[in-house]
Amino acid sequence: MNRRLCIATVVAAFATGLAAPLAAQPKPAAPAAAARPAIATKVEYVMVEGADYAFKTPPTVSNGIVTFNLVNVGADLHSMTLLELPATHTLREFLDMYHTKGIIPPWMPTLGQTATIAPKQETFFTARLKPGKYILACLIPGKDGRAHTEKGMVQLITVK
Ligand SMILES: [Cu+2]
Repeated sequence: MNRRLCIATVVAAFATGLAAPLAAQPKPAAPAAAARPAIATKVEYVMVEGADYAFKTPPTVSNGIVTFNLVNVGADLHSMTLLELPATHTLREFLDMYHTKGIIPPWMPTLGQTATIAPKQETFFTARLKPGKYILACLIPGKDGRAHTEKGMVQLITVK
């Protein structure tokens, strides 16, 4: 009886001894995974209606990967350019420079733009957005020489 108990104890000690070095060994993928930044896998869907001449979209969007779905509900051609508005600048400053000089201000990063789409068409644009202010703008020049932004096709959004 006593001897049996003793054998069981030895077996348990041996198993524990074996398990400990295995558990202590680093997993090959662990160091690389720990060095990478956290990756968001959730994608926020944002519907953007492009009318003649305004964007209709939620004013606030969550930070991370965002897919904008531009749907042309107007009768003219439209597109959507996504611009970052630095905290030190305003929408008015962007519009003034774009309408007087025809350029996007150098202090304003452009994140990209959709294709130009005809009425009843849709297009998509995806970007990873950090919290801040952004501007959606249709940079298409109108047939009458006035930019679509001059007619009101510009929208400020907040990414939280
Ligand atoms: Cu437009």
